[in-house]
Amino acid sequence: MRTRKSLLAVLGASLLCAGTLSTPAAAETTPTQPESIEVDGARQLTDVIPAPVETHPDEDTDFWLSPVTQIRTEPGSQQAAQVGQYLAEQLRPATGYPFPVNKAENSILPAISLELGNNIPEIGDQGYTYEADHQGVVIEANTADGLFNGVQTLRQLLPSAIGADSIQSQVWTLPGGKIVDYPRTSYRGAMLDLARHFHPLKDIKTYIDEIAQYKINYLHVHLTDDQGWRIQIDSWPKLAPVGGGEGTGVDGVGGGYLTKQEYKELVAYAQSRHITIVPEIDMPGHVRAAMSTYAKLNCDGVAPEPRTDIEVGYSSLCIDKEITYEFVSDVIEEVAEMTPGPYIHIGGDEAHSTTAEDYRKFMNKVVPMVRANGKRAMGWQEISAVEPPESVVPQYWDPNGDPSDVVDAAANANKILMSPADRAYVDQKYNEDTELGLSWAGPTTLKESYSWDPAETVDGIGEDDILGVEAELFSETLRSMDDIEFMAFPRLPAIAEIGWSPKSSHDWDSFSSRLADQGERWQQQGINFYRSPQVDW
Ligand code: TNX
Repeated sequence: MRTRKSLLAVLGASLLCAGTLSTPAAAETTPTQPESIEVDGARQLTDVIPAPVETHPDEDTDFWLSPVTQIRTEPGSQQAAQVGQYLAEQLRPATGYPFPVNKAENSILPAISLELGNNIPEIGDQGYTYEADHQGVVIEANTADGLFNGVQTLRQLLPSAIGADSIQSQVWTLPGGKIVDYPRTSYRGAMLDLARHFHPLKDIKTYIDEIAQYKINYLHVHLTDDQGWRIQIDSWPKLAPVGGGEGTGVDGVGGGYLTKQEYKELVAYAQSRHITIVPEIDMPGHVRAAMSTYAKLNCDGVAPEPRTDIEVGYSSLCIDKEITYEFVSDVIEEVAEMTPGPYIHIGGDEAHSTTAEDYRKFMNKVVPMVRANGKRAMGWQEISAVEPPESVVPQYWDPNGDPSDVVDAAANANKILMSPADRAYVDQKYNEDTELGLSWAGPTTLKESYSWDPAETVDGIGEDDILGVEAELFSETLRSMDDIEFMAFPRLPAIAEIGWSPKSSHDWDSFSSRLADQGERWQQQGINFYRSPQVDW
């Protein structure tokens, strides 16, 4: 953060250059009433999480938002225009400025421009450049994803009051200079468990908005487990209303499921935030909700009682029954049909009630079903035991398990998703006294969530083997949005930085001081977060 010297004078000059300035809001920003204006909220180019790759500050070329600032986007690109509209929606409430998007007649006014198509190889398909001077800000990218990432950086470069939902009296400085930024890994995910406690669509959308700020680009939804089945499947119509009915949350609290219509709405909302949904149907274990709903899925044809405790490893699909594969095929087909993203996660973890031989038999039938529906399978690390084809992504999670099968998968060219439970499981308690959360892999402090490297976690799994990182939020103890936020913030931004920023920029002192600034933003945005004593908030 820094204070400005002659900012008001420069601001006045920049407004004058712009031409037409007699709106009441413009009058508020003239030097006649400086005491009512917050002038010292300006940020530096480096005040961003995840840390950008390159920053070249120039304090003499700051840009100030004003009532006449325009948003312009790449002509002919509807996707760029959508990012422009999104940006305008983010900036309007706190500034009170109109931010018209693509008003041709205003082409001489200062602007934030979102440009595509200049083909900058260095930044790839998710990176962007940011350049500010007195006339405006230009964000350039090769894709709309890149523009969206640049917009998240721009939001963080504004004073934290930009997150308020009512007009704030404030000078809205965007720091001058240039940023060149692109991710270390292409997949930066968050996983939300809807099975242990169901979280309704509105909360999932809120979470999407929150994680998008940190350039998370995949949301993995854990849709099924022993306790509940949370997605409508037409060919097995009782699965969701019965297997996901009232009382199917842990300890019998809550319940619910996403209808297909809601799932489609979720996918579309995530897309509007440049996030891809990865649906998980966990099998052949973690299936009690399905088995207690349909007796015919059980080897003995008898439906067991539903269970809402948090034991794991006691359920298994019946590997030798033909109906099992009709069931799995129907479910995968329907889930694939409503999922535009490339992945379907098929679980495969903790199948302690399935023999190794049966597990192999099962996965060797199911992985090709995913492929036949045009998708790639993801699976928890146990799936590596079946030597899956290269298209399958094993997800490393268990620091207590033997990683040799995952190492072999990496050697066989499978890309690995990294979520070591003692670092990236943001459902673990922060310390022994944290009321929420589990502790089998923790407790996990913020600093521990930040202090790891995905290419150094497992011997034999290096930089080139990694697809990316994911922050996991299993919800055995999490019932509300407040609970979700309290566990994810501030640890999720730590995982996001590990996945995005170059290894060379990894620095706890820098991260924790940048995080303090994020804390102000979370307050403005109404995000419930844990005030870790490791940060000087
Ligand atoms: C293990 S992590 C699980 C989940 C539980 C989690 C927390 C993983 C792949 N499986 O079923 O929710 O521990 O208890």
